[in-house]
Amino acid sequence: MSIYVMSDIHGCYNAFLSMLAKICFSDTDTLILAGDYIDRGTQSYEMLQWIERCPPNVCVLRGNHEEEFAAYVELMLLLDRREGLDTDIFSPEDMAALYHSVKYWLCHSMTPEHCFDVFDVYGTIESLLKRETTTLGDLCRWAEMMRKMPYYKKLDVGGRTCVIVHAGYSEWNEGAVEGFESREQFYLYAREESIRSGGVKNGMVIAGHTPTILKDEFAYHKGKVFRFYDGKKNCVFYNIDCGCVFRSVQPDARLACLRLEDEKVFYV
Ligand SMILES: [Mn+2]
Repeated sequence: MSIYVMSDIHGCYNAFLSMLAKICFSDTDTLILAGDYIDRGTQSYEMLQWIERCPPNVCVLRGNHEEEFAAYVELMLLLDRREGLDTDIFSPEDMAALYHSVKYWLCHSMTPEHCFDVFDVYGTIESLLKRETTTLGDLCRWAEMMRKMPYYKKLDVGGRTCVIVHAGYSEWNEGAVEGFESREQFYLYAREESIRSGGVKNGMVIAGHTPTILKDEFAYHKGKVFRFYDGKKNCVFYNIDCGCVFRSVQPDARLACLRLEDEKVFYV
């Protein structure tokens, strides 16, 4: 009967399954996933399938990569309507044609340096359509699932408020946090601001988003979980993104899982 948290799986489905086996995850446990299931890694499709069918004791939160995926699908639908392409949502061929139309349209309406920054930046949609069975209907279903994902989860663990979020959470800022357009942007994109401007009084914030393998980043901890205690706020901050998707190029990288009750960390 434990609560586990993982983040930033980024298409590392095999590592994710290894972790579930390592923690002996069962129906009586709870798993909270803090976003970024897709992109960069090779098994985004497997992650999407798993999340779509995940059991009720799993809480799936939103990451910036889910937000961006949903926006790419929105762009495809927009172009489909605007150009009257009449894409069949059940046809993989139509989906491939629409994908290439969007790329063509973007590359002809923007400078080449920019057209690759606004659509399918990690090539995940392209990799999905290479499976030859993916349709626009699948993309729309996944995008819809992502738009329903909550930004954060707040729960009481042993009398302490714990907030799990993709990047940052602030109890103090009513509207947008300084430097961010909105609260939602802070939830999804905060980096060192997650500690500077974020937190929960007498609580704990568990986030990912900034890999602990990056030497120039605040959360650098040689690929181990980063933990910081702020005495003024009496708040513990965790960054549990240990960069598992970079394992092939970075030997320190790994997938981490935090058990909330005793703050024990598991690695694969
Ligand atoms: Mn992220």
